[in-house]
Amino acid sequence: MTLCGETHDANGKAAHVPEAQETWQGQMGPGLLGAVLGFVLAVTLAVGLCGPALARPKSVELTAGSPPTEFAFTPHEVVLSFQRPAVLTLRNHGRVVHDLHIAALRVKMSPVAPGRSASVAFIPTVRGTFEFFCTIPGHKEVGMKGVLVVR
Ligand SMILES: [Cu+2]
Repeated sequence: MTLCGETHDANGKAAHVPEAQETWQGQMGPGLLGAVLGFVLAVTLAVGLCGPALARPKSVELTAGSPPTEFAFTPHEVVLSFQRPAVLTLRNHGRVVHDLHIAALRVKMSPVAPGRSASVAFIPTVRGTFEFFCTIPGHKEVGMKGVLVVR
């Protein structure tokens, strides 16, 4: 085993460790120490028992139709983490309807009217680089597309 205590013993510095701990507890006080221990326990439970599904969602906001180009997404590259819940929000700043489709991940947003926004939540379960685009006829062809990276 390679626990810290054994390492200290081997170096002959074990006597310093209890002193440091007592000082630390005295400064913290029992209330704060309890809070810290509770936090550590909660994190341990969340990570150990529930896994990545409990991770805080990553929110990404994209705009469509922002001047000077009606037919583009900003940003045109989005990076998400594998298995971490994601929320994509599309704000339509343009003059016509737009949407957003990630075909490879089967994520499709409803059409968004000018001046409106919509969101879609999903969990990226595949790593890789995927195309997203607007499915309104003609929009993708003139550049309304982007790249989603899941890593
Ligand atoms: Cu469009």
